[in-house]
Amino acid sequence: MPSYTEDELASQPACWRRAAALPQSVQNLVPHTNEPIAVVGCGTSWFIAESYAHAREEGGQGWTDAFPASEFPRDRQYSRVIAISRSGTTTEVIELLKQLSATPTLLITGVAESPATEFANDVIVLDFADERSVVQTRFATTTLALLRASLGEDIGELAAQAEVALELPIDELLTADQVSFIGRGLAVGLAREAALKTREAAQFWAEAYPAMDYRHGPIAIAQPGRLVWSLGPTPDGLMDDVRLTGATFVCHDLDPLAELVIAQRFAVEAAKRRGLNPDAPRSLTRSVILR
Ligand code: F1P
Repeated sequence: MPSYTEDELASQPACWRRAAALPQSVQNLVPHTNEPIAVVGCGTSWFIAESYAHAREEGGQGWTDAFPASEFPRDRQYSRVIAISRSGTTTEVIELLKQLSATPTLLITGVAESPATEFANDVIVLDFADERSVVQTRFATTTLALLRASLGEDIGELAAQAEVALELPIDELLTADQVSFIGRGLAVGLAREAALKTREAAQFWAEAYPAMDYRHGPIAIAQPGRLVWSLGPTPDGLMDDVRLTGATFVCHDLDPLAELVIAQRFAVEAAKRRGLNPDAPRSLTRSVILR
């Protein structure tokens, strides 16, 4: 029987389409152009924040910072802060929202009336993308699809690419003993998420770097039997530099968000091959609630 994680990751194209089709009143809650904003979250939600921050600035929508909720710089002023939390129970997110009472906030969550909703000015509930699995797949990517839709991106095309990503063969990749994910721009956060997924689901050694920084040290890890996996376009010459190490260079010419879907599949399959249940990741819970 497939795990919850497998079912949920397979439903991503449908979830992304649904997010893009949410009513205008929901889309309007996403900050407008030229507002300086910050986006926060923990774990996966932070990496989604990071990816959106790049996409919003690249899209000319204005200054956008991303922070783990625990590291928000208290003295900075933003027009608005977006908090991302699937569970709406993560302690650092709730504490930050409480402290930001003078700043307009938007919470994007999977759970209506979760504790964090009490402390946010506006709330977008993506309950159709909520998950039974501890490791996040579709809530995170659906949040990013919604946010990228607000930048005018064609989510139908992204969803079509995700459908391709769900079918591509990955067997040959699964013999590797280590993977480094790399990317540029909005793919930096997604590379970090791909590596987190692989560590969370499979206890597999995975790292992530901005692609141009990869030659500045991390390439020393590359060797035969290891992967360097590019999400999105690769800087000139980097593929050749990686191949010289004997490592396998991986890329599929897809949008980085669709490429993340392949990495999620890799993480789940790697877990199964190690005899692990991807629905029961070691030492993890659905959210971190500090007491
Ligand atoms: C955030 C999160 C997850 C992570 C782990 C603990 O949860 O850090 O990304 O995989 O299970 O919780 P949330 O605030 O988005 O609910």
